[in-house]
Amino acid sequence: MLTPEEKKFLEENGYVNLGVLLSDSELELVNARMEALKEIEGENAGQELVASKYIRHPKEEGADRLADLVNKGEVFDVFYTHPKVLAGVASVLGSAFKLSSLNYRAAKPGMGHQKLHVDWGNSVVNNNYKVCNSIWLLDEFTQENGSTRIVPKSHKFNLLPDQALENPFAEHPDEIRITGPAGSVFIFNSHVWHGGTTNHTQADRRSIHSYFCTREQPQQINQAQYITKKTAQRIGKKGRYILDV
Ligand SMILES: O=C(O)CCC(=O)C(=O)O
Repeated sequence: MLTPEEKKFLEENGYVNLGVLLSDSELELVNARMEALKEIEGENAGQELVASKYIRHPKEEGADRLADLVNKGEVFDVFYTHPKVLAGVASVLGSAFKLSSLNYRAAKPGMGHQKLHVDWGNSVVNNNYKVCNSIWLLDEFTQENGSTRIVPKSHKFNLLPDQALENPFAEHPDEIRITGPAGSVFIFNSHVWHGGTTNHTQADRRSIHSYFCTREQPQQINQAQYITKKTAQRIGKKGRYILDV
């Protein structure tokens, strides 16, 4: 499902733009559901991440987070079952992977800057990648509104930004931004140096991360613990395999 060019770009640079995968009507439904969930969950939003010992920053100041979207609406099924996204993840992790977590992150106006980081706390050895992310743009990502920054090719450095950089919060001379229209999806190898940036606009910059790991690892959200009967029945055998439930 990935063209040879897309595969090569992802392998070399650690990320690839898959283009717009969500239609306007899908996007509308997803955004409406997100707004409803924020109302319903209020202060408890993201609590599943707080309960998980694998999250790096459960209550990040300057960003709204919602977790366990797998069990919060059929509109979210596509985020971990889309064939093109799964093909992209497979090209990084091989065929034996599963969903680690499906979360929402919005950079609030004036906030959202993160240090450059990788999503797996250990250095990578011999391209033996453990984790891979897809970021789904619920709003257009621009240079101004807190788009994700990435240092291309850094997944091959075998070094963590914390080790290599004097100040991982600072702008990196080689960093690029993930920008594109709402509905776009980028795959990024989670070992590539990346991070959120400051949202300089008045509106939230919204996204959903479907985050995958190799099958032998624990998930960021233990899917078997959270899965509801309704989700398990709806997503079928293939979906249950991806969730490892
Ligand atoms: O939402 C983003 O722009 C990046 C978020 C991220 O890298 C993280 O929270 O670990």
